[in-house]
Amino acid sequence: MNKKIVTLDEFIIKSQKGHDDATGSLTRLLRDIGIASKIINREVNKAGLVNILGVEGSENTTGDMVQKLDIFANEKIIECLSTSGECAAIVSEENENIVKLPNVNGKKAQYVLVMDPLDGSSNIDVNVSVGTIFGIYKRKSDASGEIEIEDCLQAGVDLVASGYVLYGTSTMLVYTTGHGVNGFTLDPSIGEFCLSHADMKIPASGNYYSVNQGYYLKFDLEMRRYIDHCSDLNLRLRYIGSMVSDIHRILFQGGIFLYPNTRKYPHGKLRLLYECNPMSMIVEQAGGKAITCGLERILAIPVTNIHQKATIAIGSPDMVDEMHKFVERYSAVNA
Ligand code: P6P
Repeated sequence: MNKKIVTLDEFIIKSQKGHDDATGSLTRLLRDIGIASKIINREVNKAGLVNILGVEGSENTTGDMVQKLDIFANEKIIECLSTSGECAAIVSEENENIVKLPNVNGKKAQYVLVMDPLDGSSNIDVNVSVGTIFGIYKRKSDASGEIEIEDCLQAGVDLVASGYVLYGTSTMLVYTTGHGVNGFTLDPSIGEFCLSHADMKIPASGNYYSVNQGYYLKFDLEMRRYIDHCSDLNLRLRYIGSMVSDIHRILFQGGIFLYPNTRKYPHGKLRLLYECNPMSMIVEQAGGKAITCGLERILAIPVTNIHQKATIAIGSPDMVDEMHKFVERYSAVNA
């Protein structure tokens, strides 16, 4: 007998019932994100046809300018979240400053969204998977007043929810509200995200490590020794160059993803607020770990700038622990 389909909307509403203080605001916000993801998915899936429909920057058949997909994704999410009035502001990789959303019907918006609307977007041109990363904070300032910078500069431990959408061979939305991780696969025949991976748990260890080997000689000694160790163990190197895709594989099959500091990126390349923190909340909620290459827990790092960078080692707990030991051992040698 076919298993009952549980849609994302049903799941979110059912999950809300478990929280007495739930007012439905977070539910509506999560559903808005689901809607935006479906719209982005439609455009990402036909990206390969752009050359038929008109290259980016040109005019399409209706005379509109064909947009770069990451700009399109950014604007679509802002548009979708501006309708329900649940979100007071958005911090986006695509916007230098905080995007304040208009008040809707006098509603006191409780939440702030942080996001990378289309991470790894350069992969689109070669038909490699990309993703949307998002995190949700409850604002600290009074909801009847203007949004304040402190509402956006919150550590990852204060995240209320986080998730990602992977536009791959299928489109998946994976999210957590701090009570475990659940994965939903988009069924295009009904246009719904359907529960496909309930209560996801990352394997304690795995056979994959994910790092840009091209930077090997630019990593610190301790990171080179750990990467050598992964190679000595005959682990498989898998690196797509799309953070969501690389970490998604590790969440399912076990492994470790590393983006250490280099001379070009002395503080790392990935952004703390809207890349590292949301992915770290998900991995920790699935039983994994996420630390900087300086061995700090990612979620505990104070956020002082909305585009702040961080190094990251994230994945299976036993592998992150082993990397931790290597860094301790060899950085002592380095000191
Ligand atoms: P590199 C994509 O541009 C991105 O922001 C992440 O998705 C990805 O993990 C990383 O950068 C890849 O960076 O330097 O290895 O090309």
